[in-house]
Amino acid sequence: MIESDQISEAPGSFRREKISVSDLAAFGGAPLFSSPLHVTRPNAGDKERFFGLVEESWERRWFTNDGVMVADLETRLADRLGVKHCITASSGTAAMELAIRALELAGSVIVPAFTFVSTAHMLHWAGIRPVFADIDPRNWALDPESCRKKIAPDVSAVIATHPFGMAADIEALQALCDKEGIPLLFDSAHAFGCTYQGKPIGGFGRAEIFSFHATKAFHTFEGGAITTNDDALAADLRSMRNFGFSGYDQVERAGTNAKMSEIHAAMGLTNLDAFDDILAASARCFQSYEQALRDIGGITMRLPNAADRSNHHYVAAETDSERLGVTRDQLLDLLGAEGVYARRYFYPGTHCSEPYRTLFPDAGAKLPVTEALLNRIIQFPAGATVDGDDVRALGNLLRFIAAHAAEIAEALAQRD
Ligand code: T4K
Repeated sequence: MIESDQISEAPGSFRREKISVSDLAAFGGAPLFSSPLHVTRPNAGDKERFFGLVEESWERRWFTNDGVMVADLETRLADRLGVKHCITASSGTAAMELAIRALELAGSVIVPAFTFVSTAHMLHWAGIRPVFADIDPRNWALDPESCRKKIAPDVSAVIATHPFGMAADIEALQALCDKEGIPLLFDSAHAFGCTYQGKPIGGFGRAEIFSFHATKAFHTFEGGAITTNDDALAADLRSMRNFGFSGYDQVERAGTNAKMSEIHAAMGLTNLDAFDDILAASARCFQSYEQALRDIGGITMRLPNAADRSNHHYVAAETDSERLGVTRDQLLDLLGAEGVYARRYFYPGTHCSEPYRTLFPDAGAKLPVTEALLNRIIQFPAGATVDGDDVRALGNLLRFIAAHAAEIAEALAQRD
């Protein structure tokens, strides 16, 4: 009889247990997954609901520019996040640019290097110097103490990230920014549905910036938003995302086109209706990983702070190549061959990406925690679209790799 953890069939996927090292796909064996497992495969709510909303927009012949669905989405998002204003935008990056320009930031701004490159890019494009501070090993977010050391007369703001939904030390960062009299912003791209001290991420700092890219827990295909309790800032942002218009033919300031369209809002409304189910499915997947990775030496799964609620959209782990017996990058290659497209976000770090690598060649030397993490981190396919059987099969594969690491490392050396 065949045990379910030896061979299992799911729609489009076929899994075969590895008996010997030559069974690994990297050495010519059949891949474990015939349909690839991606990190952050997009969530999608009810298809009928989405097409129903699209049809309504079609009949209205109103596709963008303050459409009713964008307005509805903004109201519902603000309610859900417990914040006064939600201003949607065409992407998280566009939302960040709007916030930077609306607050008239200048000089330099403190940011983590352990984040997506878009924040530094938007600062650089606005003529502002990103200053990279180190992260706290406990939550991988901006370390308030490292931040404090970077304070200088020309620092006009701090922009912290909640990486993989783990809240930054908001209280300490806010205290620092209050003392310096500068705004605190959050890149909350990963943190929709997460909380800090019992309150939803979205209402902290001067403003929080979300990405609603298809790979995020909640998304609108492409899109983003700024959430804030500041009425004047909200009004500025609304005008600036629409060329600076304040009426039909009045332009009050410089602006851009960062508007969200109705079809994007339709996807947002659809996903918002399904979001509690998405959270529950993501939590189930996360729990499966906790079981599957529990006893694998050299792979330590990052668990969220028990006091906060996570959206469980990401499963990130630290690898220890000494204990595991293969390097993180060898592991990525072995998994890729099996159809498991794990990633190493945010490798190599913003400070090691252009133009920052050339502009600030010594930045890494002052970021020891960031550098160490970038060389160890791995993200596994996770979230509501990944089922428990797949996670268990992946766990068995990782256990097999760990148990045969010496032989695998030798075979890799011979192959390369
Ligand atoms: N701040 C942070 C912390 C961020 O992570 C991001 C974006 C931003 C700010 C900026 O927000 P946006 O301006 O993007 O709204 C992806 C996303 O494109 C990017 O949005 C995201 N972060 C970043 C971390 O990841 P890539 O180049 O790695 O994407 P890609 O195409 O390799 O896709 C990632 C995985 O998702 C793959 O395994 C394939 C899978 N996938 C992707 C898409 C788009 C699908 O299965 N279906 C899909 O439709 O950047």
